[in-house]
Amino acid sequence: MERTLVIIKPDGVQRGLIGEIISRFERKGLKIVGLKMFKVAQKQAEILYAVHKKKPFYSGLLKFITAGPVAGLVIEGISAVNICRKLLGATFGPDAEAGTIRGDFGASVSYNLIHAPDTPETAKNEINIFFKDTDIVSYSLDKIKWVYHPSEEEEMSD
Ligand code: IDP
Ligand code: MG
Repeated sequence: MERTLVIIKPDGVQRGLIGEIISRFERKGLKIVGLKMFKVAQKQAEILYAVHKKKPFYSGLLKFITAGPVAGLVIEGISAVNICRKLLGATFGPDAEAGTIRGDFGASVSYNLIHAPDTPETAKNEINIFFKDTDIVSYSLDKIKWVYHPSEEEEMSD
């Protein structure tokens, strides 16, 4: 089953949007298998955003993501990576479609509330930055049988 990482950034925590944001993933039918609050360490931030190292906004981005506590989630589901990115919306608040998290709550291009990786491979690497295997729980969620048709079961056990 595909897993992804979601980080509710310091602005999302400070604006009191943790519950609102988490509920969107729950209501979509995704399964939360990891959940914790922490501060992103400088080193972790550098790894997470290594791809943006040359960008003009890089140092500001590092300051932002390390500025206060975040809420981190590991989320599981068929196509979890893609679904989560869609729930986030476009990167910049002003461009993000209404109905998405960034579209409903974000007005800034940098303070955009939430992070999630855009490929399953990146997702694996990013989960490893913040979660140990023992931080992730394996359990069955009763509602799942009403989220997926039985014909999707094979995909679910991947
Ligand atoms: P993503 O978060 O939607 O994947 P990326 O392009 O990977 O977007 O950028 C990572 C983060 O860097 C964004 O979420 C945002 O916080 C910040 N960022 C991206 N582009 C800009 C910019 O042009 N100005 C300021 N901050 C930016
Ligand atoms: Mg990105």
